Amino acid sequence: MTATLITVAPTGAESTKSDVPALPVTLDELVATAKECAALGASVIHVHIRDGLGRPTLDLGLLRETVRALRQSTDLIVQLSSGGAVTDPEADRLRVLDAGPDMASCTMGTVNFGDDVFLNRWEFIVDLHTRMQERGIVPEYEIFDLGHLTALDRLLSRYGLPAGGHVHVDFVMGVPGGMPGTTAALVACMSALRDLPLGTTFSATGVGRATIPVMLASLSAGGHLRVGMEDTITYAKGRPVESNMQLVARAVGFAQLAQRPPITPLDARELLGLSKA
Ligand code: KMH
Ligand code: ZN
Repeated sequence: MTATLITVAPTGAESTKSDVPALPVTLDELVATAKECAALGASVIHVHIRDGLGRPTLDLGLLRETVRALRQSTDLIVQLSSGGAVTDPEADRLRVLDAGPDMASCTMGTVNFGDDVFLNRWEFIVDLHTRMQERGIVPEYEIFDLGHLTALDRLLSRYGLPAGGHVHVDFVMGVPGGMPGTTAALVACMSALRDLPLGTTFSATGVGRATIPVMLASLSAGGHLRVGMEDTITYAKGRPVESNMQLVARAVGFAQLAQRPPITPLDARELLGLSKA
């Protein structure tokens, strides 16, 4: 049984600081969170940033500053979100790659997202994938629904393996409009992995009340974990999340109970093909 890759997704693009005061939105808050989560056992950070007013932004200068600051202060693998907010135009989402992260997310299809639509056209996905290949940026393919894995199979067959040669996917489960956060849905996704290259790894994250069922299902199935305030703002019924550290500590605890302790950032680089990218 392998060690567990723990990704922290501390901010996201959906919650506001006024609704969720513990959300890290400034660069200082993000770096402080990153350091503490790394000390607990996270090895990857999935990053969305905010502007001076706390609104989601894909400003290239701020993204570059963020990548630099995270690299200076931690040895976490820096994964920028190319998903942004549902309102972000494709050109801005592609420009995220110019900030030179280790990894970037690449969502494998359009999905209803609450009352909104998270649009990911095929041509846009191809653009993201091929630009990442050219620049040696390792993708994390975000899977919100079963058919997104079929799209990934098609993408890899037509355009080749990602930078570094390793395929890693993240099942984002329980988004209203996407697949449910259930063990049955996770098993369905795992079955579809059979069509993907041998050695493909997966992590899973359950949004909201799917957080714990998905975490337990993924650990038992040999998968990895993503946790954080992007996906979870309630720790338990009636208890708001106090910090990202609280969520990472819980994930580390579950992983240790499963005898799959957190992987180090160095081993995570090896696993994800970053050392070859
Ligand atoms: N904020 C969502 C619309 C990603 O980071 O790549 C998209 C998202 C996925 O969070
Ligand atoms: Zn995200």
